Amino acid sequence: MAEDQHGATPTTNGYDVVVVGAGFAGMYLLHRLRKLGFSARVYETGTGVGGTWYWNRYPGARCDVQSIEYSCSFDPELEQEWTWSEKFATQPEILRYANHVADRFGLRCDIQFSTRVLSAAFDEQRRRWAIRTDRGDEVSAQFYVMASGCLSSSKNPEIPGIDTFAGPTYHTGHWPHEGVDLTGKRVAVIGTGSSGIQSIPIIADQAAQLTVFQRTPNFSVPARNRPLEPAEIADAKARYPELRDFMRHSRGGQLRQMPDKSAFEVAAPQRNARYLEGWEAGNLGGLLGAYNDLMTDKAANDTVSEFIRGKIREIVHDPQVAEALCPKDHPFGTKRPCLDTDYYATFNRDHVRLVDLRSTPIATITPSGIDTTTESFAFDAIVFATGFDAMTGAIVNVDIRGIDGLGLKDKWAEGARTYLGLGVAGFPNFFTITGPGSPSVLSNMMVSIEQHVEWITDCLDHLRRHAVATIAAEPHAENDWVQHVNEVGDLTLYPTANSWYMGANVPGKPRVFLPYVGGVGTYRGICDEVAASGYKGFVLSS
Ligand code: FAD
Ligand code: N01
Repeated sequence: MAEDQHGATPTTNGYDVVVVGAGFAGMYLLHRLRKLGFSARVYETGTGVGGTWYWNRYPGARCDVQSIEYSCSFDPELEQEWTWSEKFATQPEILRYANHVADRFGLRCDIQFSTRVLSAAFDEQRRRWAIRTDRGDEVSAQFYVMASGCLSSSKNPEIPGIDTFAGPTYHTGHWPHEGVDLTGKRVAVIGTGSSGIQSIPIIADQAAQLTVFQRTPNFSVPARNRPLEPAEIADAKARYPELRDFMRHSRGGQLRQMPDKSAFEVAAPQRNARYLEGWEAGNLGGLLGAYNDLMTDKAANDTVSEFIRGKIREIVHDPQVAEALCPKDHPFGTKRPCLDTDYYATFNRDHVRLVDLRSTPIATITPSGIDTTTESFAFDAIVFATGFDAMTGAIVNVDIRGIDGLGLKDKWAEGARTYLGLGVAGFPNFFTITGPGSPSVLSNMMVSIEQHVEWITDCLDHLRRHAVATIAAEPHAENDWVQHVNEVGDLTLYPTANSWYMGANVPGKPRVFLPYVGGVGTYRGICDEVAASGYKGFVLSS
């Protein structure tokens, strides 16, 4: 696999656009910008493209939106020439795909790898951004775009003694490229979100002893992954335009019909039969999309949550372990649910143990292992599956300064504020891709990335054609949008959970519901209307 080592020679040039990040968002943005004749430079910390799929190489990493849906739609030839092998592609396959996209469109020459952007400041006199990197680059650009990822700023747990452990520690979001052999080892995994739930069954296959430290049990549904049949690949390839069109105007950016019934419109036996179908379906939509009030009515949600708890109790032999694995502190779906292969059954294996941190919290990490309030454990390796500073982390890690030197981090001290998740008042010619206030992580991200890239590049083209030098979100438009995002969020059960959607996993992060829950189709309509009206809510200055 191609890995690039650009970045040795610092650049001092000016560009039309500087982009941070070479995941799928940064790559597609670069492709569109070049097609429109803009000069662009992408900076990427990693040594290769792929973003999420470059960093998250832990055992079992794969997508949980079906591969055929979780792929680029912008080029019909790319769609036809790439063939996915499994219903849910593995991380190595998705990374190969990302590299194929980079090669096919000749993107690498405009991406500077091994380079972290440190700061970006808007120069009001010149009406340009001044960008600095950790390799000594000092470049200027008319436009500055953060395509830096919603789940790219990984987070170690705040546990005393974390640096004292004598053996190796690994974070799922920064997994070593050469792989890790845990064969015969005593391994601890801390965290039971999607990364933990995907990796735990595979680590259990290797380890001599596996101890899983769980703070909050999560809902998980069997993935029922399998190779794709030639006939279904042929069908998708024949119908891609129609399928993509459906996804773009859907709620979650996937090939999922929206339910038209409430959970209480049917009797309990019929409802449970529907949930069983959803459980068997091998996707999250089967249960999340069973009834139209599961995410808005706690009583309705209780019916599906209890169905899943029943399944956990059926699978896990030890009733005490089963009970500890049953999520009871949040409604199904309000923390990102997981798709797994044999996750719950892994706890039936003799060498796998669950430690419930709600009853015996971790006191400290020690040189030899982990001490809880009641027991000392010895380990050869510790895996942190402890997640990310989601949606805002990678953005505020860069010192971004707008009008009057205002820092974005300071502006967002009480919670992220954007207009449409695309622009920020006080920060002219600055855009975020899948930023807070957009459907983003609540959707098939490929669909949301493409929508943002196309909206931003159409906007830049419009500005150029009308000789506009700056575009800036208006404070009142930003206020109205933030209010709308909160109002729509408050109609749902999402704010009731301590999730990363709410910033709750990062101590001190303001508790704000970050994504827009209105749905990708509705949101696309709003963004299109804003563009058609001559960018209502933005000030355009020549
Ligand atoms: P990323 O892929 O995160 O790329 C951002 C890049 O920016 C990174 O490479 C990072 O190194 C770089 N960067 C950040 N800051 C800087 C800086 N200051 N300087 C230079 N470079 C910087 N979504 C789905 O829709 N379906 C799925 O099935 C799915 N599965 C996932 C599985 C995992 C394990 C994870 C972690 C996420 C998953 N996601 C999924 C979400 C996933 O993040 C998106 O689908 C998508 O890959 C994001 O692409 P991106 O280009 O926006 O960001
Ligand atoms: O991270 P998470 P993730 N002590 O934040 C626990 C996407 N993704 O990397 O819930 C003990 O979900 C924490 O506990 P709690 C997907 O969008 C997709 O797993 O905070 N435990 C939690 O259990 C996903 O949602 C796939 O109480 C601590 C876990 O660590 C997102 O990325 C695969 C702790 C973190 O879970 C993030 O997933 C992987 C502490 N101090 C990721 N701190 C697919 O399948 C944290 N935890 C597509």
